[in-house]
Amino acid sequence: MTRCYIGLGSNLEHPAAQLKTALARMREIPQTQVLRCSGFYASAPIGPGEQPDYVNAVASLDTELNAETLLDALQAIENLHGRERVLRWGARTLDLDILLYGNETLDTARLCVPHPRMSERNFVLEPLAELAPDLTMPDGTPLQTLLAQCPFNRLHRLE
Ligand code: PH2
Ligand code: MG
Ligand code: MG
Repeated sequence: MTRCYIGLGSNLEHPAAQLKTALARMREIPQTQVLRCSGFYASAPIGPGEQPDYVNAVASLDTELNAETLLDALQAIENLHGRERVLRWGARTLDLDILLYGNETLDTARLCVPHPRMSERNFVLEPLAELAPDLTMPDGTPLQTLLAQCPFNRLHRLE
């Protein structure tokens, strides 16, 4: 059983509703228990051009699936939400990122874990800290150290 943290994000087509439906679908992933979800946070978009604000959250889960099989399941959910992969960091209906997979460090063609940019993103670190304030990264860095160094990016908790 591996404890994982998943980042959820959306900035198109009723973002909060996208996240709620995505969570319901994540509860259907085999050999996996969704444990908790953070509050929902509104955050300024990081990415090209004019984009709507995002809604972001983090969920914790325990899984027997290996990381790539979990990724398959999450990408299948993204596809159910009409996710189109057109532009890097472009607007999206749903993004589900594996932030942490246990204490593992993975670097394959499909998957980099910990998520490579999570340390600079308060829309990931704040909701993650809600679920696991005492967490340490696989390289030993405390989450609280990353949070203290993270740029502020117009984040506020919605619910
Ligand atoms: N995701 C991105 C790019 N930019 N900006 C915010 N505020 N929230 C996100 O989830 C996000 C982003 C790529 O996945
Ligand atoms: Mg992402
Ligand atoms: Mg993604």
